[in-house]
Amino acid sequence: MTVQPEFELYSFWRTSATYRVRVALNLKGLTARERDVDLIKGEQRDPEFLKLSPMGAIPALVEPGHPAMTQSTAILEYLDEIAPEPPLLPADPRGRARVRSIAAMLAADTHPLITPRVRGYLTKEAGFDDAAWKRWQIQWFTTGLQAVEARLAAEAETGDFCHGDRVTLADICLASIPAVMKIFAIEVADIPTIDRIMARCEAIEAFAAADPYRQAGAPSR
Ligand SMILES: N[C@@H](CCC(=O)N[C@@H](CS)C(=O)NCC(=O)O)C(=O)O
Repeated sequence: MTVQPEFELYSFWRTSATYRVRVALNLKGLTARERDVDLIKGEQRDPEFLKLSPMGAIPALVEPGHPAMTQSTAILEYLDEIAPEPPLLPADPRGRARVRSIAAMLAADTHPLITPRVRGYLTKEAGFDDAAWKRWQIQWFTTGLQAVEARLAAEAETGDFCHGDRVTLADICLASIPAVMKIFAIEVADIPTIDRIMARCEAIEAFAAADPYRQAGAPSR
């Protein structure tokens, strides 16, 4: 790829899924003009935005002349194909399946349970108060991270990162969970392999620059 497409990224400072895209863009040396969708104000439900992303979810990556691309993992794989260096997937089919599997445990089975639309339903329709919502968040963050920890600790393919000694899509999806847990002041104990890998990721500027608190619109800590 010689000239990168003119990307617009519909985003919000504190979102886990957009964090993943920011990390991938940073790793690839790509840029995107960010357009704020304020999830606290509910702008994801605006009719104009729903035309771009009918799920009412960010990120959405827009290139001139094409429909918006949604789903962070699909966007990550797209970026990896148009800008192959550094690769976000291993070269072998079994390795790629393992990385995608770990990524899905986090991006598909963990993160969606704690999104604003789920919170909205549970608090408006299912009688959840703030304490019940907090217990829900802790339950699903803990379930997801402990399951990933069990795999990472047991499987020989784990290295400095989730798969070997290079950053992959699995590390990006993994880092996207603690990145938002700190916003909700939630911690999960007894995940030493994840803690070790997260320390490696945080030392990489592409990850550090994607931190929610370094984004436009973020409150100061
Ligand atoms: N599976 C989607 C999840 C997208 C998603 O749920 N994004 C959240 C922010 S992290 C969102 O926009 N939520 C809006 C809502 O739940 O109302 C992805 O990975 O892109």
